[in-house]
Amino acid sequence: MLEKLKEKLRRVKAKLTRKLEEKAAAPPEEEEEPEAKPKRPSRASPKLGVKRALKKAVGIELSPSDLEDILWDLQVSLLESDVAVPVADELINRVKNKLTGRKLGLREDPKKVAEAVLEEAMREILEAGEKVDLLQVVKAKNERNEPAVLVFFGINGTGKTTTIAKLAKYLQERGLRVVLAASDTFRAGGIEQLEVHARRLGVELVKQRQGADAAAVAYDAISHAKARGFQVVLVDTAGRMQTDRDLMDEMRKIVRVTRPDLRIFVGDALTGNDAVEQARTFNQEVGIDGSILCKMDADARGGAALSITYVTGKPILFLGVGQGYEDLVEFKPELILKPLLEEG
Ligand SMILES: Nc1nc2c(ncn2[C@@H]2O[C@H](COP(=O)(O)OP(=O)(O)OP(=O)(O)O)[C@@H](O)[C@H]2O)c(=O)[nH]1
Ligand SMILES: [Mg+2]
Repeated sequence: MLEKLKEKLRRVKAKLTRKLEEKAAAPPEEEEEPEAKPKRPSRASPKLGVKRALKKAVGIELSPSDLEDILWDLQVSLLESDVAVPVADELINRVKNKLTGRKLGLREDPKKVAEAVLEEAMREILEAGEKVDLLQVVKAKNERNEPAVLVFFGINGTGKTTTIAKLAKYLQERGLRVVLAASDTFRAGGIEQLEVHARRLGVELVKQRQGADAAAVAYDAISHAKARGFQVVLVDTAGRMQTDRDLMDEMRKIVRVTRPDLRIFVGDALTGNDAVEQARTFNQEVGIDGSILCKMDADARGGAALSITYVTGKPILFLGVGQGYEDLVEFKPELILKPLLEEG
């Protein structure tokens, strides 16, 4: 996948370079209409940033070829912001459709128009699908005298266990009693890691030994919650590559046995192209009701949020913005759109 991205970038850059060379070789048409076509800036710096790419587009007529130039610049900057290739392609198509044939009024600032169009296209993707209100889901289940069951999954090291601890605190602060299920029985230290969080937060944890059946641990935790009147069960699971058949089968079993109210995909904001493949496979095999994107603090532009939402059609619920228990923020499109539209 990385190779494909590199190949695509190579092609994009080759095409841009070719265009620049063609422009340099062409007769200086600007002389007739010096204001109509600003010079293309140098590409010495590969990081364009969406805003800078848009700035380059200002003041030019949106003829098909100029539009193509804008779109290439935008595509490169989207890829640099970790937006996966198919999602960047989709965004570019949407921007193209919205801008094609668009007549700019005299008072309209082309930069603002292009910026607004890109933002609109991104927002369409981020807001697609029905809304999921985690607290409402919990409340609805509790009204039926049952605990809400939330299962978390994703590839290795994305932030599942840390997120569960953060969410336990978030739910506790809202007066809800939480049980953690240590269903990462696969990785050495997986159970202990969750146990440390449970102790620090003062929440209950249901566990078995390492190697135990993960679905059985989750089932026990749900039974425990029902018996003791707990309101939420958070099920931690082992990290697994979406290509690992056995562990994906195990994940399906956990979901079959626990019948979760929310199946939450936990992604890493620094994932680029692979976000699409991860989200697609987990969605097909397990089903995703919503996602949480961690490590947004780690120099991430948040392109992965677009990729995951585009593939699943389900919302991002929270962003992880650090390693502390407080570092969890409710998702709003602006939180992603701002860094994505920032200059590189
Ligand atoms: N900067 C930053 N680090 C995070 C965030 N969330 C998790 N981490 C860190 O990422 C590392 C992995 O987090 P875990 O919660 O263990 O990830 P996991 O998905 O449970 O990992 P596995 O169970 O091994 O698959 C830890 O060092 C966390 O502190 C976040 O939002 N920001
Ligand atoms: Mg974990």
